[in-house]
Amino acid sequence: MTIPIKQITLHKLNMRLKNPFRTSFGTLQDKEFFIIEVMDDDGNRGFGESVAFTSPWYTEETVKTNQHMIEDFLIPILQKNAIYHPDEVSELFSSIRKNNMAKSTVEGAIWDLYAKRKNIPLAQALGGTKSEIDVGISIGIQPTTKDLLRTIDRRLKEGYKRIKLKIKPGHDIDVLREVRAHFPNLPIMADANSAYTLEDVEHLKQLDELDLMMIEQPLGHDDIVDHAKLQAELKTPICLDESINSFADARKAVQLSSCKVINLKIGRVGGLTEAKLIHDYCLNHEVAVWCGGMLEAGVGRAHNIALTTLAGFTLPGDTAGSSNYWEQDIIQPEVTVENGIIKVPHAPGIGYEVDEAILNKFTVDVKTFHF
Ligand code: OSB
Ligand code: MG
Repeated sequence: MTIPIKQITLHKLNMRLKNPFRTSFGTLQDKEFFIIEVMDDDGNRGFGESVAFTSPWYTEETVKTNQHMIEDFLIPILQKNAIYHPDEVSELFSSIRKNNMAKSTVEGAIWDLYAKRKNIPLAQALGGTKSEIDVGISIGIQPTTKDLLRTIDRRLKEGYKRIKLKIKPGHDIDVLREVRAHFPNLPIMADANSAYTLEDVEHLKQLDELDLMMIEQPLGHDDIVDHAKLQAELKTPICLDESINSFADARKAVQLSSCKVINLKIGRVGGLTEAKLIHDYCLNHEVAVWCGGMLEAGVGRAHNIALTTLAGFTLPGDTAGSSNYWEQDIIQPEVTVENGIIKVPHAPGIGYEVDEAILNKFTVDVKTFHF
């Protein structure tokens, strides 16, 4: 049976993060994004969240390019084609090059709608098996090392058991040494967001003394060749984030030994169907995967939780609780973390209700497309 789409509504939201999030590529605080709502003939509603930022610092997409792609290309494709299963959406969208975050927003809403029509949790629709998932927390660059140590301490008291720290040239080995000295047994990872080059090999080799779980995306955002050279020199496992935008990228990176771990983000790879393919490949090739984050509001967070229930997600992801990011999240209940664990919801679809009043409070624009 087809999924009878009746209308798609694009809600543009503006939400302020509780704290600015600083990385090697810049600082984020005000988050503009879309909640896309796909409604069927019976009034069931599926939700997706766009994860591009206002500036193209992380990948090339932005809030505006997402809107352009969704309105002018992706919705018209759906208006012209019947869909029987959400796995068909990425195939339909393959006539459009890249723009993975735009595609993923729409595809994610269709996955949620599909699961709700079947009356099953999205996790189950994806083939997930876990009833709880382990998560860690990503901590942005802090003004001083003292602030960082205090922040880590607070997060550990909240129950997180693995932390990720952002590093960049001039803010790396010394800071990590101090953190390691204070927390000798803590699972720590470091994320460089592409801030280094192969000229830094000798410098980066010092990471090997710090017993890190991994170093995330040290080199170019689009590189897998130099990463293979670096991995051959480093004992610390390399995890790729920005460089992996598709199943083909993942396969090539694994074949080249460019990394030992992949940070899988649904938006970056173009949706849940592509994420599942990468997951399956990594599981078969003994490459560890974990679910990354894009400072999402509740809808995106719920999608990450559902994906993380797949068996190959063996390392804790970056899906921290709603209250780490927002004064008030747009879902009910909010995502909560206890002892570093999220209990996977049982309700159909994403398993959390979008709170209309809160959604409207943060909405700056709405557009509806009829089918
Ligand atoms: O590189 O994983 C990243 C946030 C924004 C952009 C890129 C990244 C991040 C994070 C935080 O590390 C993840 C999160 O808490 O959602
Ligand atoms: Mg990263």
